[in-house]
Amino acid sequence: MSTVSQSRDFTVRHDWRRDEVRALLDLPFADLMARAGEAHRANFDPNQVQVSTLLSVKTGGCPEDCSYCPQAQRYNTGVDATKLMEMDDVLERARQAKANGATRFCMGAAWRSPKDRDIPKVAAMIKGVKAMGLETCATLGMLSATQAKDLKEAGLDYYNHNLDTAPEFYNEIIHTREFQDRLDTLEHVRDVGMKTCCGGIVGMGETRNQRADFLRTLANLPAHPDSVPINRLVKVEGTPLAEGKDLDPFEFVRTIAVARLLMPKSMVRLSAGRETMSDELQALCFLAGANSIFYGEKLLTTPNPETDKDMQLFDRLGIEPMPLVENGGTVHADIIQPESASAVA
Ligand code: SAM
Ligand code: DTB
Ligand code: SF4
Repeated sequence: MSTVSQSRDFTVRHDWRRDEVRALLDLPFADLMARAGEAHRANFDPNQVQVSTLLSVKTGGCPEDCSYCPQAQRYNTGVDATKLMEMDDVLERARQAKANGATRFCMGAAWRSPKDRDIPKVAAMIKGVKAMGLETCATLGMLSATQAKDLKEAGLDYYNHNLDTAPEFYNEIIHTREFQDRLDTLEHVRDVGMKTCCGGIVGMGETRNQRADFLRTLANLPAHPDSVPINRLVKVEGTPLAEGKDLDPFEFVRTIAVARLLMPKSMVRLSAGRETMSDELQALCFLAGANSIFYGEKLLTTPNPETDKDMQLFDRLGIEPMPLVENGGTVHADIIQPESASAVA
C-alpha cells in the first residue's frame, strides 16, 4: 500500500518503477477510479473533452509488419493502397472537420517513414490546415532529425508516434523496426520543440505486467507526451491479431486510469476501439481521466462512432468539447498547454 500512496501529489515523475505501476493497476477498481478522478480534476476540467479528427492522407501498401495493422501490405485485409492525397482534398476535409467542431486535425500516412520528396507536399498540407485555425498533427512513421525540423517549420504542432506496447512484448508484434527506432523518432520530434503524441494499443495479448511496463515506459520518457492515445485493438480480419481473445473492458479502463495517474498533465485520448464500446464503457473511460477523442465516422481505415452519436453522448454526460485558445493551445483547468513539450514535464 505504501508504494501506491507515495504518488498522491500528482507531481510529474519520470522515475516510475514497474512494481509501483503494477500496484496502481492492481488497486481495487473503486480506489483506482477515485485516485484517477482526483488527478484528472487537479489538472483539467473533467467536463471538457478535446476533439481531434483523423484523415488518412496516404492509405495502405505499407511495407512494415505491425501485426495489428490493416494497412500492412503483407496482410490480406481488403485495404487498397492509395497515393498521397491532393492538397485541396485534404483542406476540404479539414474545413469539414472544423465545421463539425474539431480543434485538431491529424493526418496519417501508411509509411515506414516519409521519403524526403514527400515532406514538401505534407508541409503544404500542414500550412493550409494551420491557416484554418486548427491544431495540426501528423503521423507519418519514423522521422529523421531534418524531416522533424522541416515539419516543425511548416507549422506542425504535434507528431504522433506510438511506442505501441511494452519493450519486452514489442518483438511479438513488430519485426520490421526496433523499439529504439521509435524512441529515436520521438527524440527528433522533441528536439525541434514539437509536441509529442505517443501511446499505444492494449488488448494485443499482453499481460498486466506488460501493460504496466508499457505505461511506465511512456511516463519515463524524457518529457511526458503531450497527448497519450490509448487504443483498444481493432481486430481486423486478415491481420495476425484478428482472432485473439478480447480484453476485459475493466482492464482497458484501468489502463486509462493509470495513464492519467502517471501522466497527470497530459491529454489522455480514448482512441481507436470506441466503435465497439458501449456508451457506459466510454463514460467509465472519461471518469478514469480520458479527456480527448477522435471524432468523425472513420479513423484511418476502420469505423469510428457516428458524429451524432458522439454529440448525444457528450450531451447525456454534460461534456463540452474543449475549446482552443488564441495562442494555439488547448485549455486545461488552469493550465494552457505551452509551446514546448518539455515545459509540460
Ligand atoms: N505508419 C505510421 C506509424 O506506424 O507510425 C502512422 C500510422 S499508424 C496506423 C498509427 C498508429 O495507429 C499505430 O502506431 C497504432 O498504435 C495505431 N493502430 C493501427 N492499427 C490499429 C488497430 N487495428 N487497432 C488499434 N490501433 C491501431
Ligand atoms: C493513434 O494512436 N490511433 C490513431 C492515430 N494514432 C493515428 C489510429 C488508429 C487506427 C485504427 C485502425 C485504422 O483505422 O486503420
Ligand atoms: Fe505501416 Fe504504420 Fe500500419 Fe505499421 S502501423 S503497418 S508502420 S501503417
